[in-house]
Amino acid sequence: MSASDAILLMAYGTPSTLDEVEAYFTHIRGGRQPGAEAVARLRQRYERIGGMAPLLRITNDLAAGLAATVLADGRTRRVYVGMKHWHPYIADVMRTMRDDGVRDVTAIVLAPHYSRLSVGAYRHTVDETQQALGNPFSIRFVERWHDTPEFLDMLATLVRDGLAHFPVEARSSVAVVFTAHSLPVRIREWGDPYERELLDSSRAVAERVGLTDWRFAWQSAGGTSEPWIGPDILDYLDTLQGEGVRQVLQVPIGFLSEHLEVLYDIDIEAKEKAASLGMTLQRTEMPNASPALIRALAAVVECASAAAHGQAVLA
Ligand code: FEC
Repeated sequence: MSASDAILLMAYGTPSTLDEVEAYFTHIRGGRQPGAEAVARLRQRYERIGGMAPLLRITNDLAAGLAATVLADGRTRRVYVGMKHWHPYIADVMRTMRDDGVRDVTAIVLAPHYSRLSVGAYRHTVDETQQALGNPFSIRFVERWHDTPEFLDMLATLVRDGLAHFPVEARSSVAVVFTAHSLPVRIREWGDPYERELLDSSRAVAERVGLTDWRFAWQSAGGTSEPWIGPDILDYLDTLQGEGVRQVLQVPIGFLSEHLEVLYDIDIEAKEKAASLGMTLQRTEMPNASPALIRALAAVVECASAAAHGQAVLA
């Protein structure tokens, strides 16, 4: 490996002010202008979490932590942050990387489970930019890392800590519900691995914690007219209430950072719905820029490098 190695960490992107919400939303929709009402509703969600989401700040902190980590080869890496739907855009960052003399790139999406509609879209942007720049990089694109032991151990610790916040006498009856961002049902038509990977990693975390009973639901479905995968957590809370459940621990296993879909969709919307049903809903802490997530990402980079160099990858 040469001194021109770097890591490209990618995440969704978030507007930095309320005035940017409309343009951000338009980018998410592939350039199609959203209606005024939809923009107003989205602005309100940002307003209710204090005006902006901390996704970029947390991702930058994570990148700094990873850049300071000495990897298995005894070296550190330069770490760049690129966003899919807002500044700093992935394409702009890749241009900077080229100008900085980077040649060898490990590209990681801060979403551990693969779907053609999520990670696949990041890959498309990276490939397109690589071509537009004249192929300056050798790129190892990590498509999935949901089965990385360090990731699963980190989640297991967060679930144990989350359960510890409930009164001792209630703990055994807490319903643990793993959730992830819903996607349109049509992903099933092409055998997309997203659902299987989410269930596999949820099961692996539950086994580590020793949970015999755990559930899976979806969250944050988009407002398009096509059907999205369910059950949505908001509906699933009705089901749980019908079963006599009164305490819920939500584990957003598809997300790593505090952002709108966590701070609004779970901390405000799901908690309010649970309260209206006479239930208490808590969620696990997000990994954010914690040492545990930095360790997991370091393991992902090491695994990708070992695979690229044809070395045996030790489980
Ligand atoms: O904190 C922030 O400001 C950003 C929060 C945020 C994250 C996020 C993650 C994912 N999304 C995924 C799929 C879709 C699909 C559509 C879609 C729409 C939105 C809208 C907002 C939004 N997403 Fe998002 N997503 C975040 C925010 N997302 C805002 C637009 C309003 C709305 O529909 O609620 C539908 C696009 C369309 O309309 O054509 C599909 C997936 C993830 C998890 C992977 C990742 O993080 O990249 C999948 C964070």
